[in-house]
Amino acid sequence: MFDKIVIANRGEIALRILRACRELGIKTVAVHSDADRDLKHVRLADEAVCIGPASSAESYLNIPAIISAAEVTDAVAIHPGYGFLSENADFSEKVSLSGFTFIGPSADTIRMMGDKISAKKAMLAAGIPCVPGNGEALTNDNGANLKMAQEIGYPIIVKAAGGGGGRGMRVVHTEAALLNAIALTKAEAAAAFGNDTLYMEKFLEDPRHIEFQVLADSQGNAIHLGERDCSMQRRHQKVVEEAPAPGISQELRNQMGEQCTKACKDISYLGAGTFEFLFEKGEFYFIEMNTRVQVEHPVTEMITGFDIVKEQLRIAAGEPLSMTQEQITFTGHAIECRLNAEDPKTFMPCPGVIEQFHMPGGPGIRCETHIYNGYKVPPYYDSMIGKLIAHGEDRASAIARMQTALHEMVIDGIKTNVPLQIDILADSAFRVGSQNIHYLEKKLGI
Ligand code: MV4
Repeated sequence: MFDKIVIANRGEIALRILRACRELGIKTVAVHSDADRDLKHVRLADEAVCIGPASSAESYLNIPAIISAAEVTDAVAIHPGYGFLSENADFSEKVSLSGFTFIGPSADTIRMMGDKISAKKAMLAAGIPCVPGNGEALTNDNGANLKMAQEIGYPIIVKAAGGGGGRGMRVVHTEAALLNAIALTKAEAAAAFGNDTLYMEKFLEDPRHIEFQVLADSQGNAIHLGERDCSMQRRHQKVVEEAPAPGISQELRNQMGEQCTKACKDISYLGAGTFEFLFEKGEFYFIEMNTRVQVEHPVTEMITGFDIVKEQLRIAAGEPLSMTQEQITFTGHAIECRLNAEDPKTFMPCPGVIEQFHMPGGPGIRCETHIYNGYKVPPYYDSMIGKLIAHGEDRASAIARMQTALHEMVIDGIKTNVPLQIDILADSAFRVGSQNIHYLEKKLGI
């Protein structure tokens, strides 16, 4: 196992990684910006290195500064967490070329999945069901593009190969609108991603967003930990996640999970990953693969009892997966509410000092957060300040525990989205379950 690693992230995920390191006897180096000296994990880490000013571009996205921190502290590996450099192929490559272990997949794998066309092609080749549309780059041949859209059938969606996470896409409802939509999306993609390559798919109108968690080791083994339903979202920001996804049978879970693990083996995937699907009328359609640990990984941990972050560390250190697929079991139901420092009505970020924080507890409750009394939420980064996770024997019990915990929690001094989360948990349609990706925005009147 590693002697010492750099945690190249901040906030709750940096603390989560630090805790996994402690359990495995790995020494930790926290790298932080000028604005983050008071982060909880910085105080708990064995060593801390300031890597730059508050601006992410000069700190958490500063590749040379992070690699230098690993060099001066004699660390042997770097965990990127999520966001920031976690899906940056050049970072993975530079970490490796500098003689450190990147805790995640190879640069080649990250690059393949970062390009949504090559990702889709790899998944089609591996037999993963994809959204109708051949996954080939559009050419400047207007006739060919019109023909392709007609064959798929309107509505279609034009997507940028360099996009993802909701950026660089446009829905087209009629033939008359197609060529202009392609031109606009192409120009936007060139400006946003420096890559104007586009592709076309059938637009699914009312899907759910369901994703499968996988882990693959360097011996060629792969397992899946089932799925999560992340359909409760606003403007591509997930708000509530849960596992298992309501209405997915154990048979369908096993079948989709097996297809995902087979795809992992086909592409020699390494580490933790997530296959994102749209789910509509009982069918799964692949859209993207995430090559990092995800914010919502705890709901999977709660129903499987499996520690995904510790497994990432073991895999990167060359150890085989600690469990076989047959040893993975699914127990009960888990729900995660993201906690954001924001106005619950306008969604404007609300940084500031936490005057009072009381963490909820009780059976099945887990709170992943770095905040504490007196902590000042800085204005420079994402507004997520933590996550509340509730596990119960079934969905109703998980909801009841979450409601109890949300009402018990005190976060004073700043505005948070806790009132919104209380409203969602009490919503009759949420309580039925299986709502699609548009439900929350419609409820909020967007
Ligand atoms: C789609 C789609 C409908 N049909 N693709 C948005 C984020 C990116 N991961 C892919 N996205 C979508 N792709 C087809 N063919 C609808 C979305 C989409 C969406 C997907 C997942 C979660 C939230 C979403 C919100 C709006 C649109």
